[in-house]
Amino acid sequence: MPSFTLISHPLCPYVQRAVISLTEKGVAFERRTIDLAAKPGWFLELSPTGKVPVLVVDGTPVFESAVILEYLEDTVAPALHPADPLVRAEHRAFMEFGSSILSDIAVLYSTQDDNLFESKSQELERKIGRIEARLVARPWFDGPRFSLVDAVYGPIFRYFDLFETIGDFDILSNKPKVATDEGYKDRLRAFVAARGSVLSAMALQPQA
Ligand SMILES: N[C@@H](CCC(=O)N[C@@H](CS)C(=O)NCC(=O)O)C(=O)O
Repeated sequence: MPSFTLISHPLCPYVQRAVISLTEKGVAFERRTIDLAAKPGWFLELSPTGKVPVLVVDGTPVFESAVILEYLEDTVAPALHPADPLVRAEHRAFMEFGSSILSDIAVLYSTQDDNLFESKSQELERKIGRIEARLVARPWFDGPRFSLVDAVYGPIFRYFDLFETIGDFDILSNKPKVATDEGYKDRLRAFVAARGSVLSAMALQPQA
């Protein structure tokens, strides 16, 4: 097995999809985190785009998350893509769609323009509606079996956990297949609160 180093940033959803694939395949790798606000010279030497993730395989830098995922599919079992070529093509198409959703999310959290914020919010609502329509059953994209496309959507849905605590975006409303379990956070809080621990006392504090 070659040596793998993943050049990372802790909050990057494109890095997270690579981490999910490596982890699902049981690959040992070193994770090297960089400051994207002050990119080190050695990183700019490795990465023509100046973006993370970069997977360094035995000294060869592989950049672009989609390419990293395909390389891992080509070289490391188990396969995470479905075997059927047409289903695989459909999954790849939805992975691209996931990247376009990430671009919308980046605008949503960056823009200072109220109109653009509103239109991106509506665009996201529409796109997540397409995912909802495609899903067959929980918990994964294709029901019971985890596949590579899920490595793209997991990091996407982590944003909505935060957005829900900031405001009512209606992005997940009336979409039971993609909705996060609304009772889960409260049940987990009650469980932690009942432990009699330091964290319990914190969990029992009234929320802001
Ligand atoms: N298309 C790239 C996108 C990666 C990307 O946007 N990475 C962001 C962090 S999440 C980045 O490195 N940004 C730094 C920059 O643009 O200067 C991929 O799929 O790998």
